[in-house]
Amino acid sequence: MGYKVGIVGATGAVGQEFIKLLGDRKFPLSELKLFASARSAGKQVEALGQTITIEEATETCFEGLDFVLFSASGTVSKALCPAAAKAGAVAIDNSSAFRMDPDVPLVVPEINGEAAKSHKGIIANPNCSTAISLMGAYPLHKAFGLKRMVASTYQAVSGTGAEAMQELEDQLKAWAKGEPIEHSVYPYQIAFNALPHVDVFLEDGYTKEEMKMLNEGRKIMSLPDLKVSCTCVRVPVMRSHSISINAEFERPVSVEAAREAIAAFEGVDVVDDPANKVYPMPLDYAGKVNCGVGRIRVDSALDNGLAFWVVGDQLWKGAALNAIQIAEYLVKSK
Ligand code: A2P
Ligand code: 11C
Repeated sequence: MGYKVGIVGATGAVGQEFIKLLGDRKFPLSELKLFASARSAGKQVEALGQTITIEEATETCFEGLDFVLFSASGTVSKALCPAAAKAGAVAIDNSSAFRMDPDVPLVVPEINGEAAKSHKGIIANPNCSTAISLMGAYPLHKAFGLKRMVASTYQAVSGTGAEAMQELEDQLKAWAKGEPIEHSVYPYQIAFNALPHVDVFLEDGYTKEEMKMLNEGRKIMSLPDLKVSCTCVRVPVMRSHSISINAEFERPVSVEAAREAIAAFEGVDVVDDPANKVYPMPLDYAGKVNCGVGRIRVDSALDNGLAFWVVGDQLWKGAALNAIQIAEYLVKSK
């Protein structure tokens, strides 16, 4: 059986990966519809061997679709996910609009896939840094019982979107030519820099992005009392996020048992042989399905603590891949 799938934000950085991954993973498609803003409506694009005309996403465009994958900003999701659900589709939303809604499951299939089954038409895809971090933290939670964690992110520009990826490339080219370096997407130059600022600042000094690690982490892992402190940093990396995590557990830990727990978990690789300079890096994880965990060591500042480093493709496990895995999970459980 084939499914009719729509993509809202099809011209964007994540939208393009949706198209690629539906093809690569041989998702059982019977029809693909591509939606974007009025600016793109009418443009013809080649997708999965067909020429498809991009349509403007509107409240009435979802009739007959089985799944609609959204990645076109929280405002667009807020306005249109309910319309997709009302039309009978399952809306899988990449934005933060519905993640904390108690009626909307927030899903990483390897961790809480079951939750997807209780959807009422909308399923939320987690924040990218959170999803990638949990691919390392959750197997360790299963092994030792997670109590608290401190996370510092090194986030790729793909998280901001296609314009930011272009801005980094333009700045590097301008630097190589000795031309002035301009910026418009970020408040400062991103090439050769690190910005301790992802998403907007809140009154307590954290950013919204930093709070997602706490709030979404609690919901996905069903750990309502988990303590998390997070610092999010944008770095001049194109498309993989890396996260340094220090985590404290209920039970005694060992590096060997931690490696075993991660190796046994689906969707994540142990890449951890420091003596031979083996650790996961963002360049190696661009375009990879699995996330990688390395630098696993007993934390010297915590009781029952581990320090580790997780890397994953922001556009894939952090966005498009996880959303498609949710659709695949639902298809399999039908
Ligand atoms: P468009 O190309 O027509 O502007 P990114 O995250 O890479 O910046 O991409 C954002 C995606 O969201 C693009 O596909 C963009 O389409 C789409 N988009 C932006 N505004 C709207 C809107 N009002 N309705 C539907 N899609 C939108
Ligand atoms: C970033 N994580 O890298 C963001 C992008 O809540 O999913 C996605 C924001 C979100 O900028």
